[in-house]
Amino acid sequence: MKLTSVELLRLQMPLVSAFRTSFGVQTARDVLVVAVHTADGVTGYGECVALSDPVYNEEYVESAAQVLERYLVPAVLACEDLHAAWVAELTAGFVGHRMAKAALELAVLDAQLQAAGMSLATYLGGTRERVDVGVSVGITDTVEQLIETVGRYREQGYRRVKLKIEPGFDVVPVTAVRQAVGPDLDLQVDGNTAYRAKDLAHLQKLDDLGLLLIEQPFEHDALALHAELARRCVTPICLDESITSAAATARSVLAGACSIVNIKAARMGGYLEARRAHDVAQALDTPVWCGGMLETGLGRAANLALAALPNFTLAGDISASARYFAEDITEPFALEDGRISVPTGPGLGVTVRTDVLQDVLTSRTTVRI
Ligand code: NPQ
Ligand code: MG
Repeated sequence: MKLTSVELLRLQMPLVSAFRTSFGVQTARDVLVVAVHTADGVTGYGECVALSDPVYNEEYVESAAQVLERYLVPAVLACEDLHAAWVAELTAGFVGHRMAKAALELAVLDAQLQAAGMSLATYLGGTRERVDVGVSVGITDTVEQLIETVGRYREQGYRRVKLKIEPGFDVVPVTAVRQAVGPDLDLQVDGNTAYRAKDLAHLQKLDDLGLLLIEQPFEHDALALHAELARRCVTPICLDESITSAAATARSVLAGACSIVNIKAARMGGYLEARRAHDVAQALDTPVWCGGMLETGLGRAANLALAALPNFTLAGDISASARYFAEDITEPFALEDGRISVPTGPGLGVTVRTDVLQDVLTSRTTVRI
């Protein structure tokens, strides 16, 4: 395909409820959408999941917009016969910026698959029509509020709940939730790198709560500390922020730092590298699940396609659209008995609601050759 222009669209989407984690409180989503236009009149969409500030990883939405406009988009616009599989190579000369690269690769992939009449799930090798999903629950002011919130999501049909923890909000609230919901609910926790070596013994207290996993308590490069906690606990350790590529997946698993992997395509530079990470984990008998970054329906559709791959055997953080947004920029994804259907249409298989997009649009930049 040949691209004629690329648009960078900035959206401001309020969250239905504040989302508090160990790295701060989010009340709105500052979204960057990439729209590629081809010479055959096809438009492909991708979404950049970087946050407004570099608090989850080193990227933030403004940095992504700049690196896309100045470096990444010109590199693919110059290509006469573009394929999505080439985006990583065409942009490899610009180091890092994985979330920005992932947004561009997804937009090119969407356009390519629309033209080919193939769904993203089929292209990636998905084998499921519906996928198990869970919900990520933020830190609350009181334990009572947390128990009430978990109860509400269970009523909505979520069968797996993830609780955000941080030093000072961990063993007590998680124990209280476990006592409130009983032994059957699939419960897991996520520390978002907030803990340090001195917390090892304290974190072991989570080991008696029948958790599915403990996600990324230590810093992104603290593999040895995660391996030490894994040695001390029966509860599996899962990594998120540490897993920035297929190679990092192998390195982390073989170092004993995790026995479960949270796969986020954007954190690895795109869905093609995410598939490679899936394959590496599968080869190492390591189950994976699809992480979430509060995506709009664009990123949610792509995550559903990814989660349809065979080794995604645990419920992902691909919640219903209503978990985050009152109005989404695509048709909303709804929960059916703890699962969500995988789109089957060409490309991402969703339609952008231009009316909603117009309402939340804050800026539009067009990049041409
Ligand atoms: C995680 N995601 O698994 C991330 C953390 C996270 C669903 O917990 C705006 C954008 C706010 C992305 C807050 C979930 C966010 C965000 C938290 C990601 O670690
Ligand atoms: Mg996480």
